Order: sequence, then structure tokens, then C-alpha cells
Amino acid sequence: MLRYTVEDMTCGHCEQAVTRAISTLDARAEITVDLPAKLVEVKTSASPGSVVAAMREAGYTPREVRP
Ligand SMILES: [Cu+2]
Repeated sequence: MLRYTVEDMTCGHCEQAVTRAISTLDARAEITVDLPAKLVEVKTSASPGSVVAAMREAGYTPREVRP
């Protein structure tokens, strides 16, 4: 499970854009977004680097949450 805080994800549109970006990378990814907490959890076989890159390309700034 990858976890990120995405401070610039501020509304439902952002949530959709982030979700779409990760889904485009891995159509089978399981994505959970907690918008009030600005938290994105991703279960994917894609590499963490590619997940971060996908969100950045969509215009957002993810920071990894370390366990
Ligand atoms: Cu937004």
C-alpha cells in the first residue's frame, strides 16, 4: 500500500483528476481518497516512482507518507 498526502488536492475535481491519473497508469489499481485529510492510498503493482510521476503530470504534488 502506497500512501501520499496531496496538499493541493482541494476539491472533488482534484480527487477525480488524481484518481484518473493513477487509473491511467494502472487500470487495476485500488485507489482510496480521503479528501478532507488530503490522503491518497493506492494498491498497485506499478512502481512508487511511476505513481508519483502520474500525479505530478496531472498537476499535483504528492508527498509520500512513511509508515
Ligand atoms: Cu480541485
